[in-house]
Amino acid sequence: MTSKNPENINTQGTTGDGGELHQLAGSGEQLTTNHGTPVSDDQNSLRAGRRGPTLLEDFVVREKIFHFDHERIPERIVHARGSGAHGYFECTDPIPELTRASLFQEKGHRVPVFARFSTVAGGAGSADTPRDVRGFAVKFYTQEGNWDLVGNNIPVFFIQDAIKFPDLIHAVKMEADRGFPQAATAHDTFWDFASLVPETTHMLMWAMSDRTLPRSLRMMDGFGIHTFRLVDANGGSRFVKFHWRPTLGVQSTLWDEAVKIAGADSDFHRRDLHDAIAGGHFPSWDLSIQVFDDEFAASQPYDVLDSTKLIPEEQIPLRVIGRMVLDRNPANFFAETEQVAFLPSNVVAGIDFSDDPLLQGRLFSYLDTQHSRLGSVNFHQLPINQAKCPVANFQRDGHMQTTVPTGRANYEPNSLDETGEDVGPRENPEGGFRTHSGALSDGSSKVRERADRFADHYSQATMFWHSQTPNEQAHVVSAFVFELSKVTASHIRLRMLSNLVDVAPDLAAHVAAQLGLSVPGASTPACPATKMAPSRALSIQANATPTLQGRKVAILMAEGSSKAKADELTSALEAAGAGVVLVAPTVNVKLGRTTVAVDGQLAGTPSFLFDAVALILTQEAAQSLTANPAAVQFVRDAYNHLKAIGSTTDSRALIEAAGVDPDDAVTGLDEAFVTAASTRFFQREPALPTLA
Ligand code: HDE
Repeated sequence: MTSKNPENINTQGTTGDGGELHQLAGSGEQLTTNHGTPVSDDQNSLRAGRRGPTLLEDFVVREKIFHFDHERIPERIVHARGSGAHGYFECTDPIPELTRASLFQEKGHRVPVFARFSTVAGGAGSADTPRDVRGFAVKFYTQEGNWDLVGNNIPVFFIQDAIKFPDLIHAVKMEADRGFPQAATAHDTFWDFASLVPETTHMLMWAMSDRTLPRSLRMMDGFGIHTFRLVDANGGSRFVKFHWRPTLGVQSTLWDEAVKIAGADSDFHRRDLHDAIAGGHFPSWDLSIQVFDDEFAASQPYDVLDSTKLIPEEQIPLRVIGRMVLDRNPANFFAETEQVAFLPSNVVAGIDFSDDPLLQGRLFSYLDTQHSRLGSVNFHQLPINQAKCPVANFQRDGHMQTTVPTGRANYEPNSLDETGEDVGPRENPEGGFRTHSGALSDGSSKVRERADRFADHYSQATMFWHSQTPNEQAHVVSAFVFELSKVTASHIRLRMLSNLVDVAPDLAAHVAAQLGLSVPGASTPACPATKMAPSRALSIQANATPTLQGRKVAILMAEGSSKAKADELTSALEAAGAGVVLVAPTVNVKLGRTTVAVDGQLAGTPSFLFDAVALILTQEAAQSLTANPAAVQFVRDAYNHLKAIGSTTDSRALIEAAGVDPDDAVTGLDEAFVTAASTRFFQREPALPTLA
């Protein structure tokens, strides 16, 4: 969509006639709403008469202003003021002996990059030249995923541990009560914090030096600061520090100059970067590494995991391995420079983290912050953040999802195709990113493994099976039969059955029999099961205490039923804690001389909503209800669901019509019913057709 050149719009001509459309010259593309409707007049809103109020109906103006109202997103909490550019990184000295990272394997290999340079303290609209550290963040779009080297132009940092970062930033930003100074460290709270936290001292030296007054973004160093790891193809690892060196050399302004530049051109650095690239003077940097091993690290008087320390080049010289050239300005500042999301956790196979506690905190923070800034877990789908290699996984949905995944499998493992193979992307144990195991201080190492005893998946499943009552076991069998009968892929059924063999052969045999399958062989568990004694606590039935508290009983009545009997039963049930609901074929039912409004009409109040049912019917009503399917089902369901059924003798016809075989829970309307209604009559179950 292009915007029209304002010079071509003759707004003057429209004033006299209240909204006449002038055919606009332009690119020829027509102006539309966001939903594609061509717009006929972009100059006047829709009014009730020429001088009347604007109408709510005007979706054109509403959409335009609605969108405008929400154009801004939260600026970065730090590094809000920044300028970016596209370019490429070229490997000039491959280091396959040090890392398997694809971008460092071949001389001349290029990957696209996007770099963003920033001040730290100021807001998005602040001046470019305060005394401040500069961010130097580079996103490498490699063939094996994005690698973000999110550094600064100073090789050390203020603090050693991420937990102090919010304090540092609160102290350096505008003071909380007054909202100033903007983009400056020269105020009480910053120096209060700095003076109380001696670990800031080294960085303060750098911050007070000319490093924080760069002449141009093109003339700054860049540093990864933290110690990282390079990991070779055999899993061997060394520590590394990354350095960017500008081809133009490091150059700074004087303080007085920087102050004056801020007044004369607050976009000094942004303009300089833009103009240089637009003019074909592409800024470039060498990427160098300092590589060292554990032995070197252990021999230093400082800790290499401490971000307030650097490693003198005199001790570990820099080795240049590549070059970055920025040769293209962003086409759209917001879409690219503002929406770019750098994540120190974006590493590629061959590059890994160290245990630097500052770095470890950053691994969380940046992912987290993108959610509040960009508003969606799908921020990686924005063009500037998209990896330029295939991306495939089972993550789905979320706000502003722009991809349309196909197929049923959105989980892994799966075996949905006919051969039983996984559908969709699979792990790549050889080529995939593997965390370097590194020795931890307690002698252990970082592994993606589970402890051996986690491999026993059957012992407790078996214990559970043997702890169930026969009823409960039958329910488990029925449930497996039902669920597996719904599975259409036969290999899935068989695999599940063989798992059940490992739980209990009798369970598997029952399930297999009901599915019409033969019992497959057991699977081979990674860890042999241990025999565990059954636990009574695992059974619901074995621990159930009969009670009417919280249970609900329905009394089925019809014309002519005895209200006195119903009242008497209701009192007895309520006294024992039950709730009572009156049900009848009609909502209003005549009981002798009174007409009573019942709680539920029979067809809409089935017995499975209750824990027990009672029938108080006259002989005629019972007889006539035998022809009413809802009434017959009312009794039959109660019976099949192992519920107590209490009834008057006159109600018998309906009980018989429902096929009830009288047992101890089919009672009169006496104390026996109250007792039977307190529980389910499990003894009835084996004879019923409800189980698989
Ligand atoms: Fe950052 N930092 N940072 N930082 N940082 C952010 O992430 C944070 C630190 C750096 O151009 C935020 O996307 C924590 C060191 C740069 O978009 C946030 C800690 C270094 C940029 C964040 C640090 C940096 C950021 C804000 C202490 C140099 C701008 C917006 C553990 C190696 C990237 C965003 C860009 C941005 C957190 C310390 C550099 C809040 C918690 C050390 C260059 O996530």
